[in-house]
Amino acid sequence: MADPKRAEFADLLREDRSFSPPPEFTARAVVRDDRIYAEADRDPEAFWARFAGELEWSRRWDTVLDWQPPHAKWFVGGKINASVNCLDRHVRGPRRNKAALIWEGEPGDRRTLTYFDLFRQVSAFANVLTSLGVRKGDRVAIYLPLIPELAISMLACARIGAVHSVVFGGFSAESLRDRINDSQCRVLITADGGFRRGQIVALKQVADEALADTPSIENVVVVQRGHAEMPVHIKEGRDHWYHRLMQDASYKCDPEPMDAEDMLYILYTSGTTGKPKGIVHTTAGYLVGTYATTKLVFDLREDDVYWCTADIGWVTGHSYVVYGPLANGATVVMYEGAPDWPKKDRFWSLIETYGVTVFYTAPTAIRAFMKWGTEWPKKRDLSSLRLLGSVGEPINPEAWVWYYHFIGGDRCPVVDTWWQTETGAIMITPLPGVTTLKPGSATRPFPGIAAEIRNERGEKVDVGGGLLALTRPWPSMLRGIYGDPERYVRQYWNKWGSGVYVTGDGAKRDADGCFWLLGRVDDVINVAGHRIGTMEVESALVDHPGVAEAAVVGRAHEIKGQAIAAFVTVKEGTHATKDLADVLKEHVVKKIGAIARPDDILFTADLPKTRSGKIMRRLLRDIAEGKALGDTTTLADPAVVAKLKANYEEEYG
Ligand code: 7RM
Repeated sequence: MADPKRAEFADLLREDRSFSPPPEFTARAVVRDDRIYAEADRDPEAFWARFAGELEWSRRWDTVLDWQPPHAKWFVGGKINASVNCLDRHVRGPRRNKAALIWEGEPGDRRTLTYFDLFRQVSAFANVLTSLGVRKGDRVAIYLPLIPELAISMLACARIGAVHSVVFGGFSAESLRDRINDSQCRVLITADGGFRRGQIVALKQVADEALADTPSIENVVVVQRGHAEMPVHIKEGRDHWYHRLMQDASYKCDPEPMDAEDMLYILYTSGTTGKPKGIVHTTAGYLVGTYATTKLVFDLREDDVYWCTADIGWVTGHSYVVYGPLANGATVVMYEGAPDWPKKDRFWSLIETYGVTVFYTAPTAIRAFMKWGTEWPKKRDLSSLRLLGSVGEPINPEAWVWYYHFIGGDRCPVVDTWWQTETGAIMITPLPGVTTLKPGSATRPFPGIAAEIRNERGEKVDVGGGLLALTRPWPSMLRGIYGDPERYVRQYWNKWGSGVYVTGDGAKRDADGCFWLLGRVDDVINVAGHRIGTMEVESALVDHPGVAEAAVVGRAHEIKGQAIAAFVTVKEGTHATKDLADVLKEHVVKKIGAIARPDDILFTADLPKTRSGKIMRRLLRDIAEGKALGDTTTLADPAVVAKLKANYEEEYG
């Protein structure tokens, strides 16, 4: 394993308390005993088919699974529409006037959409898309703030069989452009702007920059937040206001019966190369996976008020703000802005105001709350909460226990859920009514999921550390990388034979069969729960004319989990100044987006390389983390690294 992070794991083990489910929780839980694991293991296909049977199909499937490793087809022969399952199904019954979305904008504006409201808006916008020439299979890019129109746009695409590609609103014009071009989107849906920490994010302006170089885009739909400070240029013939198009759109729109394996969406995620991959998810399996996991992991009841704080621009928002909870007919809270705006109790105030019962957030947020102090949550009534969740990165036991005590009042189970963009749905997680919780461990694979620890040679490790692998197909698994079928095989399935999915994460399994996730073992880093490829940041840096070479690593960071450290050599004639470091940071922001801004930049005359010329990132990581240097014997010139370490300590130590 490239980076076993053993020291961190020793920390995890120091917290040895465990928490069994409160009997009163179990008594009312969706899953009350652990026979479900054995049942799912005996016949995984029957297990998933049980959940598929709870959804609405326009044609039932013939075969649950067709598995030609590494290519899976689920619910073969079935016809189904995701928007029907998120909307029509509920509108026909007692959920018709139930709140589907309770949305709050950062400035404090509010909107509540019932299932019937959402159904009408989605259908109307689906008709709008059709009127703009969008047809089944066409790709539609969505670049919006966290507003209801984001969910409406996704479901409208799903209704007519268009493939959505949501691009997080924090990405730069270039990132947006590359994603649009990679999948040849015909339409872009954006907004005049959004709000973040009181600032206006002028999305349409950024989009305009991208649109200068996106020949496949024929039409742009612009949602109006209607703020005077959001300047909008409307290009006649290409750009249309959302509200104008919606004015006379009919809300009767027959849903497209989609083949189970028709594409539902593409979502770009960072990998080990400089270019993000378009992860492809298909309709039926994804819906079954998100539906089943939302129901069981979040233990949904009819009267829950469910809030997942993720932006919909990430997979967590796709699966656990939109598809999973809406397929379950839940009431979903959406909040546009930052947790510390206008004050550091915004999240707790939202929980109090809307009576949130199930709350799902990320460790990086929890660690920030810890730093801000307990007076903020203590000022608010959090007694409505009954279940807490965590996702995005390993949660350290201290943060887990803080969350459990100060937010959950020692009453709410904490589900630490491990999964990826590629897995589509939660893979390793407690079931809150049955699993004994261990702070820092995501505990066990979800029923029907087969996870193993393997060593480099591919041998199963029962107790101990290694690489996390998934050894059986699952309905919401990715079906490919858009436009690159070969990379799909090579990236995920080629390490030990084609039936085993390689996650890219290191993990340990303890004697009770619990999994402890340790972080990525490849060139992907996790900054505040966001996946960033070190190669992406390196390409952005060397794109600057003054940079000769760059090496980027993640270093441990108290709040963000990891921070970005860049080692840069400049070209002859360029001066390695503090100003240049600032310029380079801005350059990365411009190329990728603010989430990729390097925290440290260290200029150096040389980078440590092996004799074959490979940059030794392991050593750079040790330097950035202030650790003693490991083995340097394979280096071409060991003096380089000693000097670098001294310089780094002088600058950032
Ligand atoms: C859902 C999501 C995936 C990567 C994954 C891990 C890390 C996510 C956990 C976690 C430890 C967790 N999708 N990760 N959840 N690590 N415990 N509960 O985050 O595609 O953006 O990132 O995130 O390294 O491989 S993602």
